[in-house]
Amino acid sequence: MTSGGVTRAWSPMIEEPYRNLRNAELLGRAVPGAASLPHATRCLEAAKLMAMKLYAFPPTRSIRALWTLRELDVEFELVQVNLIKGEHRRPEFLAMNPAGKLPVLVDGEFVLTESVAIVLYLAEKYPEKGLLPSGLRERAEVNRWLLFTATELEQPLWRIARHTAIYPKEKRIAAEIPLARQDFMDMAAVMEKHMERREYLVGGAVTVADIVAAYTLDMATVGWAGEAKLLDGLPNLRRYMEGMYQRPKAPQRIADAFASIRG
Ligand SMILES: N[C@@H](CCC(=O)N[C@@H](CS)C(=O)NCC(=O)O)C(=O)O
Repeated sequence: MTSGGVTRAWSPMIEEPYRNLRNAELLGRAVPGAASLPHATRCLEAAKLMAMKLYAFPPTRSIRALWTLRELDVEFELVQVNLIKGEHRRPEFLAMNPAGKLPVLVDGEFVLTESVAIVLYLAEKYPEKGLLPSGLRERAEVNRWLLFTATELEQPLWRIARHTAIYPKEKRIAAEIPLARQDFMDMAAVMEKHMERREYLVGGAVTVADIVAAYTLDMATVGWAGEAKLLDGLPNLRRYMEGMYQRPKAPQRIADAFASIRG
């Protein structure tokens, strides 16, 4: 079990006492001998059975879900699916996510794909951790920035990545790169202005929108195949993204994660 890659002992069921009490009772009935265990031990054993699993591979969009789990400080199991070895194409993985993409979160019998849906699910599952504001309009603003990030920022960055590094060479279209770069710069300018005197995208505290945005802005610093560093002219976004990565629970920067998988 891990919280942010660090092996940790099981913690008592603080987040969901009622569900885990119920699980402890079920475990007591279902597992031979478990009924005679002390109640606290049964709670711990029940939690082990119920812990969330994150199927992930650094340095992919898995980082958004991983970062959220770390900020929430909840127990989870990190299951590495090696994209380079094609493990995401195995039938067992495709049965979980027919799109063959990471990340995937498994919470009991519930399987969830799409990194933004996963971070929202996690933030809503642990409302007391405050990664989503409680006010209707503030939550709407969080959704606004999540969607803005996934559609207006991530998509052009992903086009650049595809046409410089991901597609086979014969499928890459060089003319796509300046177009995608301009699309990114136009929309990044909107967020740059928004962040002029702000620490976070919405309100006065970190939300899942910041986690998704920081990871996505880091994509703009990777410099795919010599592509210019896109945040160089955007000081507010650079400060904001670097500040997010200085948080104690922040994951590795994308470039470092790439370096670690290259060995
Ligand atoms: N919209 C999806 C995109 C997921 C995605 O494209 N993941 C990539 C890694 S960043 C992947 O697993 N690619 C494997 C493939 O396309 O074969 C999300 O945000 O979760």
